[in-house]
Amino acid sequence: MSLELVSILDPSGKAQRGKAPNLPDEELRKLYRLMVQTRVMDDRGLALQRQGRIGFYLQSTGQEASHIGAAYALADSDWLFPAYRQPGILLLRGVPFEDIVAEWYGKAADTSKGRQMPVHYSFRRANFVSISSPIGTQLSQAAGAGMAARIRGDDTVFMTFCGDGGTSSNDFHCGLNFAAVYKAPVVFVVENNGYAISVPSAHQTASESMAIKADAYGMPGVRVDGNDVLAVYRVCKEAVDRARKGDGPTLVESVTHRMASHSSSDDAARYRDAEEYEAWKKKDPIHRFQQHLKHKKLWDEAFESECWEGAKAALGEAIKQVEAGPDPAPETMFEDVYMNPTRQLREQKAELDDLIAKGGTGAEVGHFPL
Ligand SMILES: Cc1ncc(C[n+]2csc(CCOP(=O)(O)OP(=O)(O)O)c2C)c(N)n1
Repeated sequence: MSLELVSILDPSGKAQRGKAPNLPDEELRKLYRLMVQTRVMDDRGLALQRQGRIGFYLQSTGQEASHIGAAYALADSDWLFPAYRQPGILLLRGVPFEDIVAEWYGKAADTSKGRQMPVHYSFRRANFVSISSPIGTQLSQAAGAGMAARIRGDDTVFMTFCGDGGTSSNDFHCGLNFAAVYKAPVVFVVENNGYAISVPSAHQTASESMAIKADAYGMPGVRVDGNDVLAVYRVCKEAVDRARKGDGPTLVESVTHRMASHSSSDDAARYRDAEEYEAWKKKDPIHRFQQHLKHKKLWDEAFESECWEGAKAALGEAIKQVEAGPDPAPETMFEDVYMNPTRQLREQKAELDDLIAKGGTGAEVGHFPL
């Protein structure tokens, strides 16, 4: 196994000779546009939370190349079992801003009907499995789905993500062990972004890297520069091809940095040195890829403005539309789980019906304390 950090783009955005994947110009521009759209969404999402318009937000700033590059290696028919810091994959899979924003607001148009925390997306039509709050559980879900596909004999590949903190979860062991033993077609992507809330990754493990853990499970492990979209794509494409051929899972450690705080409920300035932040800011994955496009003469001001301003305008429009849309009717909270509701649920529903009959909206029952 190789523990060197795989990279293609140097800090100035130049590709090392012979290493860049052979992608058409339009695809390179598409990757850039997706990273910019993701950043725009993140900036606006946090602002909406600060304005009190949504309850919670969680940014992926600095990790755009890491998750978009990884998921770009999949076929549309492949499946994703994400953590909560990969929103760019939704854009890659064609989910419109309106549908993403409806989830932030928990509106009637939200695919989860407002039952999940903001940014805990679930998009069946994008093969994007509902984000699990308990850390790491998606890893064993992906292993199980991969084992099922192998038994069925289809060639679907499953990609799942966790953070450096996620490698300390029980499900990391369970997921990697089962996937390796049963040669499940799974790509495990660990986005090592330096922190698990306030715990630095150096305190997370005594291993010399996250990728080296693959060796013990009997699968290949690769470390890649997570701020280099082309390198992440290339490494993940090899892993996806391996999985599809029936050669089993791969562990990819994508080395990146969480530029924002953990979430809108956190303040990273309380535990992260300013110098560390500044050093990573210079490695911004969007800036680096922009430099690459400039070297390849694929970038100009008009394209730049189309990416940023186009995304801001489309997102602004989506927010307007979503804010004007209806909330889920309160009684919908009792739907979709039991065919025959339990006695307790019937009693709670009667209580809610009573409140609504008296002119309440259901909100009196209380808000989830975020
Ligand atoms: C089982 C479990 N324990 C604790 C938490 C609280 N928690 C939420 S996010 C988080 C940190 C996760 O860090 P990491 O896996 O590195 O991902 P990152 O947030 O850096 O992307 C923790 C401890 C949880 N959601 N689930």
